[in-house]
Amino acid sequence: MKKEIERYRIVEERKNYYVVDIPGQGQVKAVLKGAIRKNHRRLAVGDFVTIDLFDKEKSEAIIRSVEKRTNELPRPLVANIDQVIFINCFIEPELEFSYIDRFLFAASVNDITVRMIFNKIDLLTEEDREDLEAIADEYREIGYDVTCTSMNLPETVADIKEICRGKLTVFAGPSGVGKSSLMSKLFPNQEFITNELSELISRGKNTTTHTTLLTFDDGSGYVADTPGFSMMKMPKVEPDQVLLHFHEIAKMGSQCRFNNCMHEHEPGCAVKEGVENYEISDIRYENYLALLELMREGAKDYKNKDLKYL
Ligand SMILES: Nc1nc2c(ncn2[C@@H]2O[C@H](COP(=O)(O)OP(=O)(O)OP(=O)(O)O)[C@@H](O)[C@H]2O)c(=O)[nH]1
Ligand SMILES: [Mg+2]
Ligand SMILES: [Zn+2]
Repeated sequence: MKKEIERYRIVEERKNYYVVDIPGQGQVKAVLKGAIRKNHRRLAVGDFVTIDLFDKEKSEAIIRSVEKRTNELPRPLVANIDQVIFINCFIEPELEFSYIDRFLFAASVNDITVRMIFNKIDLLTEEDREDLEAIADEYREIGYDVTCTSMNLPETVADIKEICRGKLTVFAGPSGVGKSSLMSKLFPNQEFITNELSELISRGKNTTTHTTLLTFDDGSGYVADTPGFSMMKMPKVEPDQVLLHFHEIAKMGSQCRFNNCMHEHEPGCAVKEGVENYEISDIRYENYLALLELMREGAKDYKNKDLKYL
């Protein structure tokens, strides 16, 4: 007996079929057939589909329709993302502000919500902790939610579970910050490959190109791990639009003398004044200027391999 059912998420791509999650009931193998197969390019984890369950016993289904994506990240391909948890460390690996601000910029351009995590706080001295808190507060003031975590703290697991509830979340960030380690705490029954930092460096860039969505036992959300330095493609943006993606600069910029102020050398610039008064972080401002320059230089720099994917 055929039974039409609601929209569900694809959680895994296999060679000949997709795995579709039916919350509370388990997972089914689903295939694309006929016209719909011709009309659709590769589906991705995160895609919403409707299915016909044609063999309930064997958990097999045919995909009837695919919903238009609200967004996607290219590498590994994940669709309909609710949020990215962007993970960094104060040390091991060392914080890199230019990377952080480029990532936040790219996410903003792609209209993807980012929450930040600073992991490995167990490695920090009291002084380091204070420095990190000050940095966390700066990003909070800009409007980002920031949590400081350690895989060794029980409250970290509870905090991240709460953040992930009911959403499709992607873990992203540099290699070695502990993405897979945190995943293994969230999903203790799954296996994850984690690596010592020295191995990561000697091994070079991780080349994994696909990912699986993991589900919590109570069906309250999906999480994808990704390999370091891979998620966000550097977008092309008109130079005069760059400031829109540095939210605190855009906000303060409304008080500049000229309403088309780019906050470089213009007189009466409220942003430059803000930097001098420590109301705007000088590091963020420098990173804004660097991105502005990059967008001006345009296509030439997209050939730069390091910048292609963050
Ligand atoms: N002290 C400490 N070490 C951690 C923590 N989280 C992860 N690590 C260690 O950091 C190393 C790298 O962790 P991974 O989980 O492999 O890092 P990753 O972000 O998944 O790295 P890629 O997969 O290469 O992108 C491992 O040796 C972990 O044991 C933490 O909170 N504290
Ligand atoms: Mg990993
Ligand atoms: Zn200005």
